[in-house]
Amino acid sequence: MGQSESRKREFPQSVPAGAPTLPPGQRLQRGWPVTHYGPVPRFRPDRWEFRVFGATADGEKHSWTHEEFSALPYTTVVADLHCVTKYSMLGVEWGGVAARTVLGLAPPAPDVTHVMVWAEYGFSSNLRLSDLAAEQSLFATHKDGEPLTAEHGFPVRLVVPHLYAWKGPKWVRGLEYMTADRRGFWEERGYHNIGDPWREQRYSYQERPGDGPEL
Ligand SMILES: Nc1nc2c(c(=O)[nH]1)N[C@H]1C(S)=C(S)[C@@H](COP(=O)(O)O)O[C@H]1N2
Ligand SMILES: [Mo]
Repeated sequence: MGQSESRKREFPQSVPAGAPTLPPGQRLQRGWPVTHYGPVPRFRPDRWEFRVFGATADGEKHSWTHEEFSALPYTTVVADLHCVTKYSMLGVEWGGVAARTVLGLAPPAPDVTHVMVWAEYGFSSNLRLSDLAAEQSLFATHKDGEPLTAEHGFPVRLVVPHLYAWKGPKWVRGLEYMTADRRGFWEERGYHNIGDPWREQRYSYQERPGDGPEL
């Protein structure tokens, strides 16, 4: 029996049939597919560091070794994952370090408006600072209480639940604070600069003036 059926029976009034839990154009995915461009990187703990650079408040670079990053305050977030290829997973429990924690430990300069999130092999994604600072944005190390597997982003992936999942790189290595917007990997290759699934912002041709830098 599906979860929605049992919920329906317990709360017949609160969950109407066909309640819109999915953003437009998305379908429910069972299981957990692996979706990314390129090979799965090998984790080398001795060489790994999480770096914050660019327009930091103190003008300095900040970095954490894997041991140091693992010791940062741990929190969990239950969130949905929406892939722009039209599948969604609902109610995933992520564990890790809140993006706000990292922003607090290595604050951006006052004129920072955007962030480039950098991952292994030069993969990147740009975000508005406000999207990264959202309460639910998390540098996830765990899913459903288990450490991430290599193909799902071990040791660290970014989760930004209110945007399409490509905005959350797997195998994150750092953050670059920016005082102007710049496109990341998929944003340069035809995907929307903002990527809000509720507005179905899938492709760059849908962008309105102000949504992103000129293409
Ligand atoms: N480094 C990296 N991270 C990435 C991607 C990628 O190509 N490279 N693809 C994104 C996309 S499109 C999706 S849907 C999710 C998929 O995460 P999963 O493979 O754990 O389901 O990872 C995102 N993170
Ligand atoms: Mo995706």
